[in-house]
Amino acid sequence: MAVSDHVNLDQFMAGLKRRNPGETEFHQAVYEVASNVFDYIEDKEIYHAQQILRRIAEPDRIIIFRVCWEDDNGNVRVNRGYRVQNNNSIGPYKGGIRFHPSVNLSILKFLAFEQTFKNSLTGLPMGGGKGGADFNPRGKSDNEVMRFCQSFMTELHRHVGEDVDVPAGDIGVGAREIGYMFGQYKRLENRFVGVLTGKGMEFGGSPIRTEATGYGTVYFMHDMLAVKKDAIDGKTCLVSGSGNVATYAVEKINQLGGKVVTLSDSSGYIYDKDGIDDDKLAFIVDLKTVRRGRIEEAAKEFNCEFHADKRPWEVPCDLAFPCATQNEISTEEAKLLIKNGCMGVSEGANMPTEQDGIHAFTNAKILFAPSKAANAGGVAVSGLEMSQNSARITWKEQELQDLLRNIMQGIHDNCQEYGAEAGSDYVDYVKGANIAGFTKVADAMIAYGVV
Ligand code: NDP
Ligand code: 2IT
Repeated sequence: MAVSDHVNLDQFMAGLKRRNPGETEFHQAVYEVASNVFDYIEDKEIYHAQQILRRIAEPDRIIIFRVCWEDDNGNVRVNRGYRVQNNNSIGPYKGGIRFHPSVNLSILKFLAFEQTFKNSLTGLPMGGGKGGADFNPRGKSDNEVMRFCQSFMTELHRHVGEDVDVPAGDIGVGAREIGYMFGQYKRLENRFVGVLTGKGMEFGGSPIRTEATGYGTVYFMHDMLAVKKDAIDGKTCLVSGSGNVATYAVEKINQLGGKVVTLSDSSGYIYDKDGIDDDKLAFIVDLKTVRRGRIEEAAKEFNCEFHADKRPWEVPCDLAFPCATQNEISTEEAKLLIKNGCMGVSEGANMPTEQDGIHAFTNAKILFAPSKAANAGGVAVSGLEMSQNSARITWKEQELQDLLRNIMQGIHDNCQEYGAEAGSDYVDYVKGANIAGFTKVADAMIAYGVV
Protein backbone atom coordinates (compact mmCIF):
# COMPACT_ATOMS: atom_id res chain seq x y z
CA MET A 1 0.00 0.00 0.00
CA ALA A 2 1.34 3.43 -0.83
CA VAL A 3 2.02 5.65 2.17
CA SER A 4 -0.54 8.17 0.92
CA ASP A 5 -3.27 5.52 1.29
CA HIS A 6 -2.89 5.46 5.07
CA VAL A 7 -5.34 7.22 7.34
CA ASN A 8 -4.20 10.69 8.27
CA LEU A 9 -4.17 12.14 11.79
CA ASP A 10 -7.69 13.59 11.51
CA GLN A 11 -9.12 10.29 10.29
CA PHE A 12 -7.27 8.43 13.03
CA MET A 13 -8.67 10.76 15.71
CA ALA A 14 -12.18 10.59 14.25
CA GLY A 15 -12.05 6.79 14.55
CA LEU A 16 -10.72 6.94 18.09
CA LYS A 17 -13.49 9.35 19.13
CA ARG A 18 -16.14 7.18 17.49
CA ARG A 19 -14.95 4.09 19.33
CA ASN A 20 -14.48 5.90 22.68
CA PRO A 21 -17.35 8.42 22.83
CA GLY A 22 -17.19 11.16 25.42
CA GLU A 23 -13.78 10.15 26.78
CA THR A 24 -12.24 13.58 26.39
CA GLU A 25 -9.13 13.05 28.52
CA PHE A 26 -8.34 9.86 26.62
CA HIS A 27 -8.79 11.67 23.28
CA GLN A 28 -6.51 14.45 24.50
CA ALA A 29 -3.70 12.10 25.57
CA VAL A 30 -3.84 10.07 22.35
CA TYR A 31 -3.90 13.20 20.19
CA GLU A 32 -0.78 14.57 21.85
CA VAL A 33 1.16 11.41 21.04
CA ALA A 34 -0.41 10.80 17.63
CA SER A 35 0.34 14.29 16.37
CA ASN A 36 4.07 13.63 16.77
CA VAL A 37 4.08 9.96 15.87
CA PHE A 38 2.19 10.47 12.59
CA ASP A 39 4.95 12.76 11.32
CA TYR A 40 7.65 10.40 12.51
CA ILE A 41 6.23 7.26 10.88
CA GLU A 42 5.21 8.92 7.64
CA ASP A 43 7.95 7.11 5.72
CA LYS A 44 8.13 4.02 7.94
CA GLU A 45 5.76 1.57 6.30
CA ILE A 46 6.09 -1.19 8.89
CA TYR A 47 4.47 0.93 11.64
CA HIS A 48 1.50 1.62 9.37
CA ALA A 49 1.15 -1.94 8.14
CA GLN A 50 1.23 -3.25 11.70
CA GLN A 51 -1.30 -0.62 12.91
CA ILE A 52 0.96 0.05 15.88
CA LEU A 53 -0.53 3.26 17.25
CA ARG A 54 -4.06 1.98 16.71
CA ARG A 55 -3.14 -1.07 18.81
CA ILE A 56 -1.43 0.89 21.60
CA ALA A 57 -4.56 3.07 21.84
CA GLU A 58 -6.75 -0.02 22.35
CA PRO A 59 -6.10 -1.35 25.90
CA ASP A 60 -5.19 -5.04 26.14
CA ARG A 61 -8.04 -5.38 28.63
CA ILE A 62 -10.07 -3.37 31.12
CA ILE A 63 -11.40 -4.82 34.35
CA ILE A 64 -14.33 -3.04 36.02
CA PHE A 65 -15.76 -4.22 39.31
CA ARG A 66 -18.05 -3.34 42.19
CA VAL A 67 -16.42 -2.45 45.50
CA CYS A 68 -18.74 -2.76 48.51
CA TRP A 69 -17.72 -1.74 51.99
CA GLU A 70 -19.30 -0.66 55.27
CA ASP A 71 -18.78 2.82 56.69
CA ASP A 72 -18.34 3.47 60.42
CA ASN A 73 -22.10 3.87 60.87
CA GLY A 74 -22.79 0.46 59.39
CA ASN A 75 -24.11 1.82 56.06
CA VAL A 76 -23.34 -0.22 52.97
CA ARG A 77 -21.41 1.85 50.42
CA VAL A 78 -20.80 0.99 46.79
CA ASN A 79 -17.98 2.24 44.56
CA ARG A 80 -16.65 1.27 41.16
CA GLY A 81 -13.13 -0.14 40.78
CA TYR A 82 -11.06 -0.36 37.61
CA ARG A 83 -7.79 -1.65 36.21
CA VAL A 84 -6.82 -0.66 32.68
CA GLN A 85 -4.10 -3.01 31.40
CA ASN A 86 -3.01 -1.01 28.41
CA ASN A 87 0.06 -2.70 26.95
CA ASN A 88 2.58 -5.27 28.21
CA SER A 89 4.91 -5.42 25.22
CA ILE A 90 8.04 -4.46 27.15
CA GLY A 91 7.22 -5.78 30.62
CA PRO A 92 4.43 -6.48 33.12
CA TYR A 93 1.68 -3.84 33.29
CA LYS A 94 2.84 -1.15 35.70
CA GLY A 95 1.18 2.01 36.94
CA GLY A 96 -0.57 3.61 39.86
CA ILE A 97 -3.96 3.38 41.49
CA ARG A 98 -6.01 6.55 41.96
CA PHE A 99 -8.77 7.02 44.54
CA HIS A 100 -10.68 10.20 43.74
CA PRO A 101 -14.37 10.96 43.13
CA SER A 102 -13.56 12.12 39.58
CA VAL A 103 -12.14 8.72 38.53
CA ASN A 104 -13.80 7.33 35.42
CA LEU A 105 -12.83 5.28 32.39
CA SER A 106 -11.67 8.24 30.33
CA ILE A 107 -9.22 9.36 33.02
CA LEU A 108 -7.85 5.88 33.65
CA LYS A 109 -7.50 5.13 29.93
CA PHE A 110 -5.58 8.37 29.40
CA LEU A 111 -3.34 7.56 32.36
CA ALA A 112 -2.71 3.95 31.24
CA PHE A 113 -1.94 5.13 27.68
CA GLU A 114 0.50 7.76 28.94
CA GLN A 115 2.07 5.27 31.32
CA THR A 116 2.94 2.97 28.41
CA PHE A 117 5.21 5.63 26.86
CA LYS A 118 6.51 6.90 30.21
CA ASN A 119 7.57 3.45 31.33
CA SER A 120 9.29 2.88 28.00
CA LEU A 121 11.25 6.12 28.50
CA THR A 122 12.65 4.91 31.83
CA GLY A 123 14.56 2.18 29.99
CA LEU A 124 13.25 -0.42 32.46
CA PRO A 125 11.12 -3.42 31.46
CA MET A 126 7.63 -2.19 32.37
CA GLY A 127 4.40 -2.12 30.38
CA GLY A 128 1.62 0.41 30.97
CA GLY A 129 -1.43 0.17 33.23
CA LYS A 130 -3.50 2.27 35.60
CA GLY A 131 -6.33 1.65 38.02
CA GLY A 132 -8.44 3.19 40.68
CA ALA A 133 -11.87 3.87 42.05
CA ASP A 134 -14.32 6.73 42.40
CA PHE A 135 -13.84 6.46 46.17
CA ASN A 136 -13.21 9.73 48.00
CA PRO A 137 -10.75 9.20 50.88
CA ARG A 138 -11.37 12.73 52.20
CA GLY A 139 -13.12 12.70 55.54
CA LYS A 140 -12.99 8.91 55.84
CA SER A 141 -11.63 7.30 59.00
CA ASP A 142 -8.58 5.01 58.86
CA ASN A 143 -10.87 2.04 59.39
CA GLU A 144 -13.10 3.05 56.51
CA VAL A 145 -10.09 3.44 54.22
CA MET A 146 -8.83 0.03 55.38
CA ARG A 147 -12.15 -1.68 54.66
CA PHE A 148 -12.35 -0.02 51.26
CA CYS A 149 -8.79 -1.04 50.33
CA GLN A 150 -9.42 -4.62 51.46
CA SER A 151 -12.59 -4.86 49.43
CA PHE A 152 -10.88 -3.30 46.38
CA MET A 153 -8.02 -5.83 46.58
CA THR A 154 -10.43 -8.73 47.12
CA GLU A 155 -11.31 -8.40 43.45
CA LEU A 156 -8.09 -6.90 42.09
CA HIS A 157 -5.87 -9.71 43.42
CA ARG A 158 -7.09 -12.06 40.65
CA HIS A 159 -5.78 -9.72 37.97
CA VAL A 160 -2.39 -8.61 39.31
CA GLY A 161 0.87 -10.28 40.28
CA GLU A 162 4.59 -9.59 40.42
CA ASP A 163 5.10 -10.74 36.80
CA VAL A 164 1.64 -9.76 35.54
CA ASP A 165 0.62 -6.31 36.71
CA VAL A 166 2.20 -4.28 39.51
CA PRO A 167 0.14 -1.31 40.77
CA ALA A 168 1.43 1.55 42.94
CA GLY A 169 0.16 4.85 44.36
CA ASP A 170 -1.29 7.92 42.66
CA ILE A 171 -3.75 10.61 43.79
CA GLY A 172 -5.40 9.48 47.04
CA VAL A 173 -3.22 6.38 47.31
CA GLY A 174 -0.10 6.68 49.46
CA ALA A 175 1.78 4.59 52.01
CA ARG A 176 -1.33 3.93 54.13
CA GLU A 177 -3.44 2.59 51.26
CA ILE A 178 -0.57 0.56 49.76
CA GLY A 179 -0.06 -1.07 53.19
CA TYR A 180 -3.72 -2.07 53.46
CA MET A 181 -3.82 -3.39 49.89
CA PHE A 182 -0.55 -5.31 50.22
CA GLY A 183 -1.79 -6.87 53.48
CA GLN A 184 -4.99 -8.03 51.81
CA TYR A 185 -3.15 -9.43 48.77
CA LYS A 186 -0.81 -11.40 51.02
CA ARG A 187 -3.71 -12.74 53.04
CA LEU A 188 -5.69 -13.84 49.97
CA GLU A 189 -2.80 -15.34 48.02
CA ASN A 190 -0.58 -16.46 50.91
CA ARG A 191 2.39 -15.19 48.91
CA PHE A 192 4.85 -12.47 49.91
CA VAL A 193 5.86 -10.98 46.56
CA GLY A 194 6.39 -7.57 45.02
CA VAL A 195 2.84 -7.19 43.71
CA LEU A 196 2.70 -3.48 44.60
CA THR A 197 5.37 -0.79 44.74
CA GLY A 198 5.57 2.13 47.10
CA LYS A 199 5.51 -0.32 49.99
CA GLY A 200 6.75 0.51 53.50
CA MET A 201 10.44 -0.12 54.15
CA GLU A 202 9.54 -2.91 56.57
CA PHE A 203 7.85 -5.00 53.90
CA GLY A 204 9.83 -4.68 50.69
CA GLY A 205 9.71 -0.96 49.92
CA SER A 206 12.58 0.82 48.22
CA PRO A 207 14.59 3.74 49.55
CA ILE A 208 13.60 7.04 47.87
CA ARG A 209 10.45 5.72 46.13
CA THR A 210 8.50 8.31 48.13
CA GLU A 211 10.71 11.16 47.01
CA ALA A 212 11.34 9.96 43.46
CA THR A 213 8.59 11.64 41.42
CA GLY A 214 9.03 15.10 42.89
CA TYR A 215 12.83 14.91 42.84
CA GLY A 216 12.80 13.61 39.26
CA THR A 217 10.59 16.43 38.04
CA VAL A 218 13.05 18.97 39.42
CA TYR A 219 16.06 17.08 38.02
CA PHE A 220 14.46 17.29 34.59
CA MET A 221 14.15 21.06 34.93
CA HIS A 222 17.75 21.21 36.11
CA ASP A 223 18.86 19.29 33.01
CA MET A 224 16.86 21.50 30.62
CA LEU A 225 18.32 24.62 32.23
CA ALA A 226 21.83 23.13 32.09
CA VAL A 227 21.58 22.96 28.29
CA LYS A 228 21.02 26.74 28.42
CA LYS A 229 23.91 27.09 30.90
CA ASP A 230 21.41 28.17 33.53
CA ALA A 231 20.31 26.73 36.90
CA ILE A 232 17.45 26.59 39.43
CA ASP A 233 19.51 28.55 41.97
CA GLY A 234 17.87 31.91 42.65
CA LYS A 235 14.74 31.21 40.57
CA THR A 236 11.22 31.96 41.82
CA CYS A 237 9.10 28.84 41.43
CA LEU A 238 5.39 28.05 41.49
CA VAL A 239 4.37 24.58 42.62
CA SER A 240 0.74 23.38 42.62
CA GLY A 241 -0.69 20.59 44.74
CA SER A 242 0.51 19.67 48.22
CA GLY A 243 0.64 15.90 48.02
CA ASN A 244 3.45 13.45 47.40
CA VAL A 245 4.77 14.89 44.14
CA ALA A 246 4.43 18.56 45.09
CA THR A 247 6.09 18.34 48.49
CA TYR A 248 9.15 16.43 47.29
CA ALA A 249 9.47 18.80 44.34
CA VAL A 250 9.64 21.66 46.86
CA GLU A 251 12.25 19.80 48.92
CA LYS A 252 14.51 19.38 45.87
CA ILE A 253 13.97 22.95 44.61
CA ASN A 254 15.00 24.20 48.05
CA GLN A 255 18.12 22.01 47.99
CA LEU A 256 19.05 23.48 44.61
CA GLY A 257 18.63 27.07 45.80
CA GLY A 258 15.26 27.93 44.22
CA LYS A 259 12.48 29.78 46.04
CA VAL A 260 9.00 28.21 46.03
CA VAL A 261 6.28 30.78 46.63
CA THR A 262 3.08 28.73 46.13
CA LEU A 263 1.46 25.40 46.97
CA SER A 264 -2.20 24.46 46.57
CA ASP A 265 -4.95 21.93 47.04
CA SER A 266 -8.41 21.63 45.55
CA SER A 267 -9.65 24.50 47.73
CA GLY A 268 -7.13 27.16 46.57
CA TYR A 269 -3.48 28.20 46.78
CA ILE A 270 -1.16 29.83 49.27
CA TYR A 271 1.25 32.58 48.20
CA ASP A 272 4.23 33.07 50.48
CA LYS A 273 6.53 35.71 49.03
CA ASP A 274 9.28 34.80 51.52
CA GLY A 275 9.44 31.27 50.18
CA ILE A 276 8.31 27.91 51.55
CA ASP A 277 11.46 26.78 53.36
CA ASP A 278 12.07 23.32 54.83
CA ASP A 279 10.40 24.14 58.17
CA LYS A 280 7.26 25.38 56.46
CA LEU A 281 7.35 22.35 54.19
CA ALA A 282 7.48 20.03 57.21
CA PHE A 283 4.36 21.74 58.58
CA ILE A 284 2.56 21.18 55.25
CA VAL A 285 3.60 17.52 54.99
CA ASP A 286 2.26 16.90 58.50
CA LEU A 287 -0.91 18.87 57.68
CA LYS A 288 -1.61 16.87 54.50
CA THR A 289 -0.41 13.36 55.42
CA VAL A 290 -1.03 13.09 59.18
CA ARG A 291 -3.79 15.55 60.01
CA ARG A 292 -5.25 15.45 56.49
CA GLY A 293 -6.28 19.12 56.66
CA ARG A 294 -6.70 21.93 54.13
CA ILE A 295 -3.93 24.15 52.73
CA GLU A 296 -5.58 27.31 54.09
CA GLU A 297 -4.36 26.30 57.54
CA ALA A 298 -0.77 26.68 56.29
CA ALA A 299 -1.50 30.27 55.19
CA LYS A 300 -2.69 31.07 58.71
CA GLU A 301 0.37 29.42 60.23
CA PHE A 302 2.83 31.25 57.92
CA ASN A 303 0.86 34.49 57.94
CA CYS A 304 0.78 34.53 54.14
CA GLU A 305 -1.91 34.91 51.48
CA PHE A 306 -4.56 32.28 50.71
CA HIS A 307 -6.50 32.53 47.44
CA ALA A 308 -9.65 30.45 47.67
CA ASP A 309 -10.79 28.51 44.58
CA LYS A 310 -7.87 29.77 42.50
CA ARG A 311 -4.75 28.24 40.96
CA PRO A 312 -1.23 29.63 41.39
CA TRP A 313 -0.49 30.42 37.73
CA GLU A 314 -1.38 34.13 38.07
CA VAL A 315 1.69 34.72 40.25
CA PRO A 316 4.76 35.96 38.29
CA CYS A 317 7.55 33.39 38.32
CA ASP A 318 10.64 32.02 36.56
CA LEU A 319 9.68 28.35 36.72
CA ALA A 320 6.42 26.42 37.16
CA PHE A 321 5.88 22.87 38.44
CA PRO A 322 2.25 21.71 38.12
CA CYS A 323 2.04 18.77 40.56
CA ALA A 324 -1.69 18.36 41.33
CA THR A 325 -3.84 16.93 38.53
CA GLN A 326 -4.77 16.85 34.82
CA ASN A 327 -5.75 20.02 32.96
CA GLU A 328 -4.85 22.29 35.86
CA ILE A 329 -3.16 24.81 33.54
CA SER A 330 -5.70 26.21 31.09
CA THR A 331 -4.65 27.74 27.79
CA GLU A 332 -5.27 31.22 29.23
CA GLU A 333 -3.16 30.41 32.28
CA ALA A 334 -0.36 29.08 30.06
CA LYS A 335 -0.38 32.36 28.14
CA LEU A 336 -0.39 34.31 31.40
CA LEU A 337 2.63 32.37 32.67
CA ILE A 338 4.52 33.22 29.48
CA LYS A 339 3.45 36.87 29.64
CA ASN A 340 4.66 37.10 33.24
CA GLY A 341 8.13 35.86 32.26
CA CYS A 342 8.00 32.14 33.05
CA MET A 343 10.92 30.46 31.27
CA GLY A 344 10.34 26.81 32.13
CA VAL A 345 7.59 24.33 33.03
CA SER A 346 8.19 20.79 34.29
CA GLU A 347 5.07 18.65 34.66
CA GLY A 348 5.01 16.62 37.88
CA ALA A 349 1.31 15.78 37.49
CA ASN A 350 0.03 13.72 34.55
CA MET A 351 -1.16 15.87 31.62
CA PRO A 352 -1.61 19.01 33.73
CA THR A 353 -1.57 21.39 30.75
CA GLU A 354 -4.49 21.72 28.32
CA GLN A 355 -3.68 20.91 24.70
CA ASP A 356 -3.59 24.52 23.48
CA GLY A 357 -1.65 25.50 26.57
CA ILE A 358 1.10 23.09 25.49
CA HIS A 359 1.04 24.71 22.05
CA ALA A 360 1.39 28.13 23.70
CA PHE A 361 4.49 26.91 25.57
CA THR A 362 6.07 25.28 22.52
CA ASN A 363 5.24 28.24 20.25
CA ALA A 364 6.85 30.58 22.77
CA LYS A 365 9.81 28.16 22.84
CA ILE A 366 10.12 28.19 26.59
CA LEU A 367 11.54 25.08 28.27
CA PHE A 368 8.69 22.62 28.56
CA ALA A 369 8.99 19.10 29.99
CA PRO A 370 5.90 16.96 29.36
CA SER A 371 4.68 14.72 32.15
CA LYS A 372 5.56 11.39 30.58
CA ALA A 373 9.22 12.44 30.72
CA ALA A 374 9.32 14.80 33.69
CA ASN A 375 7.46 12.64 36.21
CA ALA A 376 8.91 9.27 35.17
CA GLY A 377 11.22 9.19 38.21
CA GLY A 378 8.47 7.72 40.38
CA VAL A 379 7.74 4.74 38.21
CA ALA A 380 11.46 4.33 37.53
CA VAL A 381 12.16 3.79 41.22
CA SER A 382 9.09 1.53 41.30
CA GLY A 383 10.86 -0.54 38.63
CA LEU A 384 13.92 -0.65 40.85
CA GLU A 385 11.70 -1.71 43.77
CA MET A 386 10.49 -4.63 41.60
CA SER A 387 14.09 -5.65 40.90
CA GLN A 388 14.97 -5.54 44.60
CA ASN A 389 11.89 -7.61 45.47
CA SER A 390 12.75 -10.23 42.85
CA ALA A 391 16.27 -10.52 44.25
CA ARG A 392 14.95 -10.28 47.85
CA ILE A 393 17.42 -7.58 48.80
CA THR A 394 17.33 -3.84 49.53
CA TRP A 395 19.90 -1.59 47.92
CA LYS A 396 21.51 1.31 49.76
CA GLU A 397 19.85 4.70 49.61
CA GLN A 398 22.79 6.34 47.86
CA GLU A 399 22.68 3.73 45.08
CA LEU A 400 19.03 4.56 44.44
CA GLN A 401 19.69 8.30 44.58
CA ASP A 402 22.36 7.83 41.91
CA LEU A 403 20.20 5.54 39.78
CA LEU A 404 17.28 8.00 39.85
CA ARG A 405 19.58 10.86 38.91
CA ASN A 406 21.07 8.88 36.02
CA ILE A 407 17.70 7.66 34.76
CA MET A 408 16.31 11.23 34.68
CA GLN A 409 19.41 12.47 32.87
CA GLY A 410 19.04 9.58 30.41
CA ILE A 411 15.39 10.47 29.73
CA HIS A 412 16.35 14.09 29.21
CA ASP A 413 19.10 13.17 26.76
CA ASN A 414 16.85 10.74 24.91
CA CYS A 415 14.15 13.42 24.51
CA GLN A 416 16.82 15.86 23.37
CA GLU A 417 18.01 13.42 20.73
CA TYR A 418 14.55 12.92 19.23
CA GLY A 419 13.28 16.44 19.88
CA ALA A 420 16.16 18.68 18.75
CA GLU A 421 15.02 21.17 16.13
CA ALA A 422 17.22 21.25 13.05
CA GLY A 423 19.20 24.45 12.65
CA SER A 424 18.53 25.85 16.15
CA ASP A 425 19.26 25.05 19.78
CA TYR A 426 15.56 24.58 20.56
CA VAL A 427 14.47 21.18 21.90
CA ASP A 428 10.85 20.10 21.50
CA TYR A 429 10.72 17.81 24.53
CA VAL A 430 7.09 16.88 23.77
CA LYS A 431 8.06 15.45 20.41
CA GLY A 432 11.23 13.92 21.84
CA ALA A 433 9.37 12.12 24.64
CA ASN A 434 6.59 10.88 22.38
CA ILE A 435 8.88 9.45 19.74
CA ALA A 436 11.51 8.03 22.09
CA GLY A 437 8.75 6.38 24.16
CA PHE A 438 6.96 5.06 21.08
CA THR A 439 9.83 3.38 19.25
CA LYS A 440 10.75 0.84 21.93
CA VAL A 441 7.15 -0.31 22.42
CA ALA A 442 6.50 -0.34 18.67
CA ASP A 443 9.58 -2.39 17.84
CA ALA A 444 8.72 -4.97 20.52
CA MET A 445 5.19 -5.23 19.10
CA ILE A 446 6.53 -5.78 15.61
CA ALA A 447 8.72 -8.61 16.92
CA TYR A 448 5.64 -10.36 18.33
CA GLY A 449 3.66 -10.28 15.10
CA VAL A 450 -0.08 -9.73 15.12
CA VAL A 451 -1.17 -10.46 18.70
P1 NDP B 1 -1.62 13.18 46.22
O1 NDP B 1 -2.93 12.53 46.48
O2 NDP B 1 -0.51 12.94 47.17
O3 NDP B 1 -1.80 14.76 46.10
C1 NDP B 1 -2.66 15.30 45.15
C2 NDP B 1 -2.67 16.80 45.31
O4 NDP B 1 -3.32 17.36 44.18
C3 NDP B 1 -3.42 17.28 46.53
O5 NDP B 1 -2.87 18.49 46.94
C4 NDP B 1 -4.83 17.46 45.99
O6 NDP B 1 -5.61 18.39 46.71
C5 NDP B 1 -4.53 18.01 44.61
N1 NDP B 1 -5.61 17.67 43.69
C6 NDP B 1 -6.04 16.42 43.36
N2 NDP B 1 -7.07 16.48 42.53
C7 NDP B 1 -7.31 17.79 42.32
C8 NDP B 1 -8.25 18.49 41.56
N3 NDP B 1 -9.17 17.85 40.82
N4 NDP B 1 -8.18 19.85 41.57
C9 NDP B 1 -7.25 20.49 42.31
N5 NDP B 1 -6.35 19.87 43.06
C10 NDP B 1 -6.37 18.54 43.07
O7 NDP B 1 -1.21 12.73 44.74
P2 NDP B 1 0.22 12.72 44.06
O8 NDP B 1 1.05 13.83 44.57
O9 NDP B 1 0.73 11.33 44.12
O10 NDP B 1 -0.18 12.97 42.53
C11 NDP B 1 -0.22 14.28 41.97
C12 NDP B 1 -0.10 14.18 40.45
O11 NDP B 1 1.14 13.53 40.11
C13 NDP B 1 -1.17 13.34 39.76
O12 NDP B 1 -1.41 13.89 38.48
C14 NDP B 1 -0.51 11.98 39.61
O13 NDP B 1 -1.08 11.23 38.55
C15 NDP B 1 0.91 12.41 39.28
N6 NDP B 1 1.95 11.43 39.50
C16 NDP B 1 2.14 10.82 40.71
C17 NDP B 1 3.17 9.93 40.89
C18 NDP B 1 3.48 9.34 42.21
O14 NDP B 1 4.50 8.65 42.31
N7 NDP B 1 2.68 9.56 43.26
C19 NDP B 1 4.06 9.54 39.78
C20 NDP B 1 3.83 10.30 38.57
C21 NDP B 1 2.80 11.18 38.46
P3 NDP B 1 -6.73 17.86 47.77
O15 NDP B 1 -5.95 17.44 48.97
O16 NDP B 1 -7.60 19.04 47.99
O17 NDP B 1 -7.46 16.72 47.10
O1 2IT C 1 1.74 8.18 37.15
C1 2IT C 1 2.66 7.48 37.61
O2 2IT C 1 3.71 7.28 37.01
C2 2IT C 1 2.46 6.91 38.95
N1 2IT C 1 1.45 7.18 39.59
C3 2IT C 1 3.49 5.97 39.53
C4 2IT C 1 3.33 4.59 38.97
C5 2IT C 1 4.18 3.53 39.60
O3 2IT C 1 3.95 2.36 39.23
O4 2IT C 1 5.06 3.81 40.41
